[in-house]
Amino acid sequence: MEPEPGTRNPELQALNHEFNFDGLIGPTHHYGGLAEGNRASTANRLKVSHPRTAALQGLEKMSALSRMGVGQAVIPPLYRPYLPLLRQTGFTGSDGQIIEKAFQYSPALLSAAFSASAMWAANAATFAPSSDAQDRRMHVTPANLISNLHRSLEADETAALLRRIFPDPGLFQHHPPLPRTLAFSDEGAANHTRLVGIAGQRGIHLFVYGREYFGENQVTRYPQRQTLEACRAIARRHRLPDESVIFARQHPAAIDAGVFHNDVISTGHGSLFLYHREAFSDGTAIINRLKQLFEKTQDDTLHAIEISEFSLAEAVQSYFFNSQIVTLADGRMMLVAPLESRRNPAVYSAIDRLVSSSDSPLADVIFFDLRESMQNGGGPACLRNRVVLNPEEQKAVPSRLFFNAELFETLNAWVERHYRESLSLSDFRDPKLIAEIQTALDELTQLLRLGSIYSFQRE
Ligand code: SUG
Repeated sequence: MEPEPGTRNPELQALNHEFNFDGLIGPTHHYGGLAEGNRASTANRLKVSHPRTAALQGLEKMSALSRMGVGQAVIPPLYRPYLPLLRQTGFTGSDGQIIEKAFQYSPALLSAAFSASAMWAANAATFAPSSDAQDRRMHVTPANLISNLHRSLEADETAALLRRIFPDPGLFQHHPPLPRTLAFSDEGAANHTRLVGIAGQRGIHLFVYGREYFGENQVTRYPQRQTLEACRAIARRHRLPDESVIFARQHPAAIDAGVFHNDVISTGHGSLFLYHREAFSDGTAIINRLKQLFEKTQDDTLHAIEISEFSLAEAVQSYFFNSQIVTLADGRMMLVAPLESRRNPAVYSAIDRLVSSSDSPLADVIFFDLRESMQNGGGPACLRNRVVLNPEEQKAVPSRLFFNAELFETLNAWVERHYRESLSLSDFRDPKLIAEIQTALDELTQLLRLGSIYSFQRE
């Protein structure tokens, strides 16, 4: 018999554990310059990329976190190229012919079809842990990502993949992506932060949006990707009680400085929330409300720390706020930061203050070289989505996806065997490339024991 939602053992909630599910960087990683308002993406347009280095950099982060005792799992890449995009938009002929024609007439469209953008798992979906939902089930909404063509292609395949990773319908409630229209433009967990006290009960959910579809908006130069309507719809679907939800608007100045997702300007975990002075419109009210709500519901104090030592431009250039905050096995908190943050003196001194001050629970910092992903605007936090699981839910996830030293070795060797050292747009015309990718991904599904998850495996 299927368990009735809401009747499962409440003691399990106390054993909640946060896992970082990182996107494994796919073999077509390249720089298409596809994301307007994302400074790194447009600045590096058509630069030569290094897929092998990119994937190894991502694996190194996963391995280091797992060695530190942080819950870590891996999400396989989506299969690219997505050739239906080229066929749907009028290119005809064999696969090789449509790729060649797209290269001649619409290189950006070809780049979109080959984009490895699913690597940024923070945008894959928004999750609510079962401890927080009124029906005591975990909820997940895959992001529709309609703000960018190449990213909108991810939603359906991501939804199917998430069903494969979280398969038990008694435990996991999968919602379809929100309606694919401007009103419900959704970019996933990059605009969502869960804060929770030491007792680890029902968390507080901060949803951040750039635009109100049914409301007034200030004009910005760059796109406002997330709507308030999308945030509200997710909170409703995920059965989050009103008293544990806050909606905050991104500061328009932040969007125009290149803050295309909120995880580029604030970050939180547990009882720690770090935010830039100009992260939110009406920031003081938001922070006060967050503190009040936290104190009321968590039996704990929120450490909400404003960062004002450096400008919005430096926040975007250093990607400091795209650091992950993790709790180590011994209970200390650690900042997992991009190398770019160490190189900026003002940012580095802010980090130094955070790890040495008694006001901040951060005990240490570790820097990672994620340059290949960073050049597309994807730092440490972009590459992962956090999923809070109790032991019963954990058991329902295919065990092979959880990281350990052996899996690290296996995936490293797999990347070394199959990935190209470098790629530029004209390499997509190479007829050998698609076969190479299919061989690699077919082998990956065997290594991860996932069965046939890719369209080419079912043809
Ligand atoms: O959506 N870049 C991604 C980066 C996503 C970062 N994620 C978070 N902040 N959580 C984006 O802008 C660039 C692809 C290209 O230009 O080839 C891109 O899609």
